[in-house]
Formats: sequence, structure tokens, C-alpha cells
Amino acid sequence: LNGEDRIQMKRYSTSDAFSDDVLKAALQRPSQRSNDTIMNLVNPIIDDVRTNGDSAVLKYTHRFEKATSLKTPVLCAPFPESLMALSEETKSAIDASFRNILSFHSAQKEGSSLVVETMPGVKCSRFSRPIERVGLYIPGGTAVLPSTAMMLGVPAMAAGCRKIVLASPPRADGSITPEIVYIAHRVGAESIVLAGGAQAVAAMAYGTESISKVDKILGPGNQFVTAAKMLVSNDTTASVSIDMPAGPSEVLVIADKTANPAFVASDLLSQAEHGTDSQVILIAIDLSEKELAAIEEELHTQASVLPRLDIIRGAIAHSLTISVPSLSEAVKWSNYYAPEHLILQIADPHSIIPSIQNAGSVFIGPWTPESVGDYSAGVNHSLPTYGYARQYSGVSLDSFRKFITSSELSEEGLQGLGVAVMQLAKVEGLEAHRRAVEIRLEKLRDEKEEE
Ligand code: HSO
Ligand code: ZN
Repeated sequence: LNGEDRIQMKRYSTSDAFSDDVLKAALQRPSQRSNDTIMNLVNPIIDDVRTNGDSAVLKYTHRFEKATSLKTPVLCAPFPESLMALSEETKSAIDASFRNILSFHSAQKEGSSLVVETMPGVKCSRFSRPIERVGLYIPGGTAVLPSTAMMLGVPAMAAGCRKIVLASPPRADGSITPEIVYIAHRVGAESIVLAGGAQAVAAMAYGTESISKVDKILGPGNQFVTAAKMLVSNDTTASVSIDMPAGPSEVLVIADKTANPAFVASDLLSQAEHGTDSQVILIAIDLSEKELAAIEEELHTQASVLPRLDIIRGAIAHSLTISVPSLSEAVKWSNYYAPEHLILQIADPHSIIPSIQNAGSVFIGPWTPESVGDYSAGVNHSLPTYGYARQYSGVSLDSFRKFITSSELSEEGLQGLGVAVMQLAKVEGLEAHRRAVEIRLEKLRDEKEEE
């Protein structure tokens, strides 16, 4: 691997003659196929599944997954033991990760109800309820992702969702990877939809003869899955919501002189191996040419022996290194990019946490590779990509529940608040609103006079 074959990210430096605009252009996400093209492919599939149910789902699964022997698009609980046979190592790895994810997400229940007396006799409360029926999409594709089944299934279980449905494209023989079946069993899923793509999303949004309709669909997927999620959530007849728009995965590493070049390179590569559309960014703070070259050398040597080198090569082609003079400059560009994953390999990582504005999840210090969060630490790996970390959070317990508020006024409360309500109703010209208060205040006055 030499010359052109060298695995190397493009270099930029804020001290070059580059203006901010050049750097902003370099930090564009790899462009996605046009929205219209995707929508035109996905719309007819959704219509077909909505009208023809199971037979349409099966047709697409036979066509796209080549699983032509499949006769039914769903596997219902209780799942046979034979479909979740795992090695002891895998089972205990899943169990350990499961425990951590459950512990972190269950703790998110804390402080979920509140009561505030906004004025004497005016009590406002908020309490949560699980979303009853959720559909969890687990992508197939170049890697099987049982970890994603845990990242969605465990919080759904912790939130108390009554019906959990998983969907994942089956293998060509019609089967589902046993790790996913085992996790479905552990989270108490009612069924696994044996389908992928837009057809799986449509089946869960509308329901079919054998597939349960759900209230919310969560989970990452390719552009077809994302487009389908957006379309069904826009259709009021489906009455279904989604977690967030999803794009290709990405990581941004901030490294200074104290960073271990091998660690930095390994983190960049672990994200690059996800897909050719992944993007990895290194922000190097005040590194000498020699220090930068050491990271680049590590990137190249480590990549050369990785099994997914071809995918990595694709990702690295639109990835970059930015050299900056200071920590504050690094944070500025990181906030601008709003990475899904932010890794801090710097001397005092805690000092900059308060200035981090936009990131899906942060990995702090040399002993925290992104992989630990991807699988086992307890944090969620379903995170906002493509710059959506500016306005979205990753999946959490709250993704599986909603909040109900209540208010309760005493006589004293209405007497204190009534004037304001009546005046605002008057301003809005909504006389019935005003009267609803007045009628009560009159009653209180009458009662008082009788005494
Ligand atoms: N880094 C991915 C999640 C994942 N990694 C699953 C390994 N398996 C997106 O956050
Ligand atoms: Zn990953």
C-alpha cells in the first residue's frame, strides 16, 4: 500500500490562507442521494404495504432479501430456544452490556414527575406514561447489529412500553441472527418483523394481517428506511411518530500533544469501518509536523490490516484533519460540525465540557474508545447524525414515553388567577373562555353573600 493507495485524510489548517468558508465547505457531510429520487422509490412501496399487507411485505422481502422460502413476515413470541442459541461468551457479553444499558436508562426515570404551585391554590403537575406500542428497526446490511437491538429494546423495556415489535431484514435463508432473537426475548418483545427497508417501516406504521401497528418507530437505517419513516410520520392516517432523522455515522476526535497516536487512529478507524458514507474528523491542537505524521502513519498501518479496508477507504476519502492552534478553536469547530460522537483525547478534557454545545455523545479521556459506548458502557448509541446534534438528543428513556400535565385550582386559586384569564380571553375575543371563569367567580360570590 503506497502512493495513491495510502490511507490518508486530507489536511486543513486554520493558520493557512483558508477562510472559514473553505473549512465550512470541507466539513460538509458527504452528500446523500436526492430526496426526490428516494421518495419516488419509497412511496409506492408504502402504498403497496398499506393496501396489500402481508403479501406485499413478503413480496419485497423475497425480492430484496432473496429470502424466497419465507412464508410469513413475522416471528412471534415466545421465540423458540433453537433460534437463540449463542456461545457462552456472546451470551455473557450481551448480558453484561444489557445490565449497564438498563441501569443507565432506568436511572433516567428520576425526577420524571413534578408538581409546582405557581400561585397560591394553582397546582401544575407533570407525569409520564410509556408509549404503548413501539416498533424498533434493526438494520441489516454489511454488519449485523444486535447492539442496536439492545440500544432500542432495553430503554423501551425500562420505560414500560406494553408492546415492543422489532423489525430486521432476514438473511437469504429467512432466518434472523440469533443474537437479535435473544435480545428480543430478553426485552419481552411480542414479535420480530422479518423485513427491512421501507416495507418494514410501512408494515409497523399501518399494521398488516400479522404485523402489529405501532405508535412510534425508532432506529437507524439507510436512506430508504429514513425516507419511509419521514413519510409515514407525515401521514396523519398512520398516527405514528419517529425518533429522529438519521444519516451516516460520524466521529470527531479532538487530540492534543498528550494523545496517544495509536489510540486516535484506532478511534477514527472504528467509525470509518461503518460505511463508505461515514465521515471521521480529527482536530489536532498545536501538533508538530512530526506528531501529526505519527497519527497519519498509525492510521495507514492499522487500516491496512483491517478486514473492512474497502469501506474504510471510502470513508477516509471524505474525511479530514484540521490543525488548530488552541483548545478553544478546536471546540469552536467541533460545535460547528455538531458530531454524533465526540472523542476528547486531551490533557484536561473536563475543562472543556461546559463549552461543548453540539454533540450526540462525548467520550472522555484516553481509556474511553467510542466502541465502549457503541456496545457496553450503558450510554445509548442511537444518536443524532448529519449535524442534527444541534437540535436532537440521542435515544433515551424519554424517547419511549410522553408526559401528561395536569392543573388543579382551589377556590382561592381561581379567585387569584381569574382576572388574568378573563382579560386574555377578552383580548383574543373568545367570550366563552371568559365566561367559563366568570360563571365560577359569580358562584363563589353568591355563596359568600349567602353566608
Ligand atoms: N457507531 C454506531 C453504532 C454501532 N457501532 C453499532 C457498532 N455497532 C453508530 O452510533
Ligand atoms: Zn460503531
